[in-house]
Amino acid sequence: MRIDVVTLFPEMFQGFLEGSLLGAAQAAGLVDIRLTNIRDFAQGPHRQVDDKPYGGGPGMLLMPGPVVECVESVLADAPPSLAASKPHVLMLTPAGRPLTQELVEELARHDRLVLLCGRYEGFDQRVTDTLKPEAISIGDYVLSGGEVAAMVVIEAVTRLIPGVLGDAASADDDSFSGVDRLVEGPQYTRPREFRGLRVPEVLLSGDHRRIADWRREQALSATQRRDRSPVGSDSDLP
Ligand code: JBB
Repeated sequence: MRIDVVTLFPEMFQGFLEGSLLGAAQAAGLVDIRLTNIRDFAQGPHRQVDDKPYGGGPGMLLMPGPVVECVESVLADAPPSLAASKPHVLMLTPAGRPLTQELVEELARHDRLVLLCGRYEGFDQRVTDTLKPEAISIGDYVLSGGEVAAMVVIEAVTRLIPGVLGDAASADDDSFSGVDRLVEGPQYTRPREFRGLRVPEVLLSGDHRRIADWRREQALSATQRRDRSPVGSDSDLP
């Protein structure tokens, strides 16, 4: 998979991309992640990328010219191996579609993603009108820019690419990954007793059926407690 990030702050991604999981995935050729600076597409001696909103209001907006030209330049770079793949352009914005594991799985099916990161108070509307990106939000809280949100998308998507996780690890055991999207219940490792707290007997029983049933029950309770319950209602919560 090829992922292009369009940002004013490419240096924010350096440590993240060099880190163990993504560093190894890139070295193995499983994913190719590239950074392009919007500032490189700005005009004039000041290389201006932002300006005041028409009609007044606080803060600054990203100008359409540098952003659209930056994304178009990224899209024009299609190596032969990706010539047949239509890039999927994403914009990180609080007004976007909420990121869920289901959306992550959808994104992971694309061969090529372009992640557009905003700053300031957001983008001039003509960025959206021209590029028609899929708008995505990682949650209802305020960020100063789309970069951290883009890293969340990259981490969630790339770990679904076959080979990115170690051989032993499997993404389908994780929280949100089953058909019913449950979170995982409690898990235990050694010692069998810690400060008087014992590992549940069932996990030591060797009875795989009972263990699977117990885990399923724990996952259902944990999911209900989180108020994302796919079954039942809030009324029976503690
Ligand atoms: C960003 C959080 C802000 O506040 C807005 C807005 C829209 C688009 C982009 C931005 C700035 S970057 S991404 C997630 C903040 O409506």
